[in-house]
Amino acid sequence: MNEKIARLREAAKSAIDEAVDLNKLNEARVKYLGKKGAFTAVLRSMGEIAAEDRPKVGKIVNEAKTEIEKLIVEATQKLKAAALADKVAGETIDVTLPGRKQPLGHYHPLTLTLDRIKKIFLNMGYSVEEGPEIERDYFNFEALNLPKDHPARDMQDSFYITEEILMRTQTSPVQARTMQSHEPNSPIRMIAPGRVYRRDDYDATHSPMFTQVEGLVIDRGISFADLKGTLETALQQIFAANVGVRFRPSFFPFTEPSTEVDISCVMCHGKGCRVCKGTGWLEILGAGMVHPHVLEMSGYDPKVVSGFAFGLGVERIAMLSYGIDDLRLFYDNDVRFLRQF
Ligand code: 2NL
Repeated sequence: MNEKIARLREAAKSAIDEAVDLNKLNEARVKYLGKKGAFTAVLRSMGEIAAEDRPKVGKIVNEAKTEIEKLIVEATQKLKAAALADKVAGETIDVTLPGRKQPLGHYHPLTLTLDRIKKIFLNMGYSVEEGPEIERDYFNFEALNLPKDHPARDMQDSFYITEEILMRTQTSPVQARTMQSHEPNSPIRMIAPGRVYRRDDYDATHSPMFTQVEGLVIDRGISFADLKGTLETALQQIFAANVGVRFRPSFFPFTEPSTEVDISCVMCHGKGCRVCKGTGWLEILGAGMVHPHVLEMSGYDPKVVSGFAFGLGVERIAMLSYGIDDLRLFYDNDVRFLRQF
């Protein structure tokens, strides 16, 4: 009997020694110490031993069990530590590896152009005002001296949502709203940038949506000289300090007198080329003194204050600045084009 126990004890010890993971170790524990294990069987068979030998045998079995239990606890700790060390080694971060590059986006050429224009006017003390692209007929046309039957409405046919609500055809409604939200006759110096919509073709030079910047200055004693000086200064900053600026008489329903403003051709510097169609000049914006009726309709008194206003197309300025010959490139979102700015 003693011999059998000694053999079991050695077998259990080598099973523990050989257990390569916690599963194998548990198998060994079940095999020797479990309810149906080898040592339990020995204790159960004590009846077959002479009564006087039982305490001695029981003592040997219990000593063996205690030792095996202790060895299992030690082996468990060792295996757990080894498993943790493995896990840590597997999760090591190599801080010397190169990082992953985040692709950097950049600004759209229209945004760049608009930002430049905004900055020029902000530097002259103007505020930047915004308004809705879906606008009431009243603010888009009526308040700007374009009553319902006015023929000039034909040139700005729009996308109507209802009879009274439409996609704005210009950013002037923002100016009308700003005037009406001000104390009557209080000074205004503002620009209104944004998208405008007109019924139009879509080709290299036309689009039913484009970006406009309009400006409005109202105060006591504002004259056509202020209009000229302001626009000359702005155009010299947008294009070049030596750019030629020319004013031609024109007509807009919301200004009187009205003017068309040309700059000397940025491609040929006035000699005449394909871009300026041989004239040496490029039409760049429209402007004029705010019509007295427009002032009146928004609560300003034309006997007390006067003002000038202007409107320009951002696409046209961007095309001339960067030498782009097709308007559609701005809206196609082709990265081969956009990457160049
Ligand atoms: C153009 C011409 C222009 C205005 C816009 C304006 C606004 C108010 C009162 C008077 Cl609230 N005028 N805006 C004036 C003259 C010309 O735009 O060719 N735009 C693309």
